Amino acid sequence: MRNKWLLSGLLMLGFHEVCAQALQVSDKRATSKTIALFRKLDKLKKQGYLVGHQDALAYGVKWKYQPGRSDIKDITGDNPALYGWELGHIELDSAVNLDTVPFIKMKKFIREGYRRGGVITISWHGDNPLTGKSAWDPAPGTVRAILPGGSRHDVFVKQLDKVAAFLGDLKGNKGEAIPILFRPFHELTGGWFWWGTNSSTPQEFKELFRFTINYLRDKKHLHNLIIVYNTGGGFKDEQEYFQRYPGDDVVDVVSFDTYQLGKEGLQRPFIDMLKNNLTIIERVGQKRKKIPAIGEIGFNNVPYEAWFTKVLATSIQGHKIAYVLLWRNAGFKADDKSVEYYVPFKGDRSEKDFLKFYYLPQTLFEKDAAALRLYN
Ligand code: BMA
Repeated sequence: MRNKWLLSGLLMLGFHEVCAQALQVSDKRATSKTIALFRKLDKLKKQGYLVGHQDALAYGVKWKYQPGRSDIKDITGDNPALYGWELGHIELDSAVNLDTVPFIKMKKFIREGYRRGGVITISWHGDNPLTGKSAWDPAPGTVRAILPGGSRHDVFVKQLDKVAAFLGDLKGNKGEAIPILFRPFHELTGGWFWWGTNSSTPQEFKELFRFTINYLRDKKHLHNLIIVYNTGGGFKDEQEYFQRYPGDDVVDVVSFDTYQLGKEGLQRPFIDMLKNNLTIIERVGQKRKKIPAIGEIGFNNVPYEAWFTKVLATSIQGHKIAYVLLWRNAGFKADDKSVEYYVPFKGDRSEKDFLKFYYLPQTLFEKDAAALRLYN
């Protein structure tokens, strides 16, 4: 009898082990560091989530390109655990991205963050390959035109070659490929980008996504990519979330973008929506064996001074996600009349609350990420 219990106990343990090991990065040929990062991201969500910031090392409110600086570091003494970078305009052979960050500097910042133990995520607001206008040109027929057989397919493939060259040139000290959370065609359930709902059918979108990832893997031999499926926010259920899902073999992270809007904003509806969307992606993650995360989030100018603890941390409380990425501190616009920032800078009204947010046990910044040894 005792042995029987022991046996069933062992079997159960075995079952749990199998379950625990079942989460695998979708690229069968992923590098060992990429596999390690993917597993660690899955594991760390039990204890907390990485906090990220777009363009953190390049500029902040009222400063640009000051070595070693970031707005988060000015406040906390620590850097974000996750660095977001943006490739828009690389497809044009431009030396700077659409937000004027030179690609050469970007590569340096990426290596710097990685060497310190941070994580890198990359998005691509590429210009419309059909019309030549910006990413925000949802011209009908764009996606059909760039799929294999389409009139602009060759143009798109050349653009992908440039993206691949950048991604393939990101190397650590020992020449190893730096693992990247690659987030193409983000906010894919919205209608504002050329890859969105106004310019493609779900089927066309899925084909585009699959073509892109398989091209980068098979033709460009990139095996350092963890692929992020990234919808808009405010979806009602799993079915809506899945409308444009391209398949488990080309997705590793299930995420969404969402922003609180309004001057001061009503916190409650935003919190409810966020919690609901987190519940949905957690469920999806469990079913599909993918990692849930928030691809982009923020409240421009942070008009509610306790937003980080009372809205962001409160909403995530009780949910298990691997990371959140706060959007960029673009700072003052050329006319000096408006300012864009999602993380407080020194002296800002939400500075104190951000420091509280930093000290919460579940928020992981770069020192935590380094201690977690995410690439081993
Ligand atoms: C948007 C804004 C723009 C920027 C774009 C791509 O949300 O921050 O100013 O050009 O992202 O980074």
